[in-house]
Amino acid sequence: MSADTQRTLVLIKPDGVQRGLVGAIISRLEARGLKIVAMKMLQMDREMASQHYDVHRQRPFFQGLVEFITTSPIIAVVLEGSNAVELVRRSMGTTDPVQAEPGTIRGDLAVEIGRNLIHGSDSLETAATEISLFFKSEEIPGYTRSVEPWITES
Ligand code: IDP
Ligand code: MG
Repeated sequence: MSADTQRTLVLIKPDGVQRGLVGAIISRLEARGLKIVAMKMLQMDREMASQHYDVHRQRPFFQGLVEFITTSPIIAVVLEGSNAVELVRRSMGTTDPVQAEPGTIRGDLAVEIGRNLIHGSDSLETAATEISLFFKSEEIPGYTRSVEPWITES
C-alpha cells in the first residue's frame, strides 16, 4: 500500500441509477485504478440525507437536494487508492455540469447542477465521516489486488 493511500465515498445519485449509468460511472473510476472496497444499493431517508448534506443546511437548495437524493435508491461505494479523494473529485468534474470539463463524468454525462449524477467526498476528513455514515466497518472487507504494482510504484 503506497503512503498516500486514501479512502473516499462515492454516491451514484438517483439520476445515475434511474438513467442506467451506474456501470458507466463506476467503470471510469475503476478503470482509473481505484479499488472498490465496499459497495451497496440503499434508499436514503430524510434524516440520513440531512446528515450527509449537513454542511449545506443553510443553503437555498438544501430542501430540494434532500428531496431529490431520497426519491429513489442510490449506490454507495468506497474507493481506495493513491490520492483517491482528489482523483475522484477531478474525475467527477466541477459541481455544475455546464462548467465541467469534457472527459469528466459530469462533463460528459450531465447537464444540470441539480442532476449531476455523482457525489464524491471533498477531503480526507469528510471522507472518513461520510464512509462511517454509509458503512459499518464489517461491510468493508479488506483484500489485496495483485495488479497493485502496475498502478502505483510503491
Ligand atoms: P459537490 O457535489 O460537487 O461536492 P457541493 O457544493 O458539495 O458540490 O453541493 C452538493 C450538491 O448540492 C451538488 O452536487 C448539487 O447536487 C447540489 N447543489 C449545489 N449547489 C447547487 C445549486 O446552486 N443549485 C442546486 N443544487 C445545488
Ligand atoms: Mg460536496
